[in-house]
Amino acid sequence: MPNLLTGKTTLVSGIANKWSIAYAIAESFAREGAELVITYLNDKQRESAEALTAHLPVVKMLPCDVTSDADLAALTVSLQELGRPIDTLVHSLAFANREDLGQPFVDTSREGFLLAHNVSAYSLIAMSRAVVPVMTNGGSIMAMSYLGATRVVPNYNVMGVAKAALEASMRYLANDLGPRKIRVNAISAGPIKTASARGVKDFSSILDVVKDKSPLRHPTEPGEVGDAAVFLASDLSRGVTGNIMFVDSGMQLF
Ligand code: IMJ
Repeated sequence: MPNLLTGKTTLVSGIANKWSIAYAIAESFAREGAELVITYLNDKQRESAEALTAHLPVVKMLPCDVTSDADLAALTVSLQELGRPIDTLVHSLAFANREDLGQPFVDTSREGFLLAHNVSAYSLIAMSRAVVPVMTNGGSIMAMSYLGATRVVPNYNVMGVAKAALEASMRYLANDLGPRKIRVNAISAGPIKTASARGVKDFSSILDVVKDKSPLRHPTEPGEVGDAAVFLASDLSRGVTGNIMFVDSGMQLF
């Protein structure tokens, strides 16, 4: 296979551990010849992201807590200092209080709602604004979503509403940034056993349903999402913006 991302510098957020979808994306990007800028939440995640990506072509590691305007402003400055355009931004971040993923949706607190939306949806807008000044050759922005944005998935609750906001934000960003040749899309991944899915009630039975009923009859693998992300980052998708790409073995059909 030719190297689809040779000469591109890609910024990847959300590498927390070896199960992170962002980690699979970084590996696919590196395989295709991209260089990587990695953002991390805190010192603990810096260490694990550093260890995980030691074998990858990382040109810079930068702190970015998406709830901090200071971090976001510093991110822009650090990227400008890097002295080269950024071609791709991967948003692979989400957080809701665990209690809001278990209790009845009607009991979602204002605070829990705002936290989930701040970290999981507003952050796409804020990160895009921080990175767009260095996307001077055009580029590709992508965010990770899930079917719970448009369907009721048991226990997904406030995260489903936040993913709906994320998907709508993706569309408005696509409209805003299109004239600068920056494309904005989302990947809606099928259920994957990540750290974020650990502890989800009946998760293994959700995976069993995908295995038994999905058109492709297998649960989504992180590498499948990584390779779809390569397409969205590459010039092969130059005509694609404002789209949600389902990488879910076809589960969204049901
Ligand atoms: C998460 C909750 C409920 C059902 C779920 C999920 N299903 C799937 C997920 C069916 C696939 C995983 N997912 C798509 C997510 O977006 C997870 C987000 C998440 C997970 C946690 C767990 C730990 C915590 N906060 C979280 N915030 C967001 O404390």
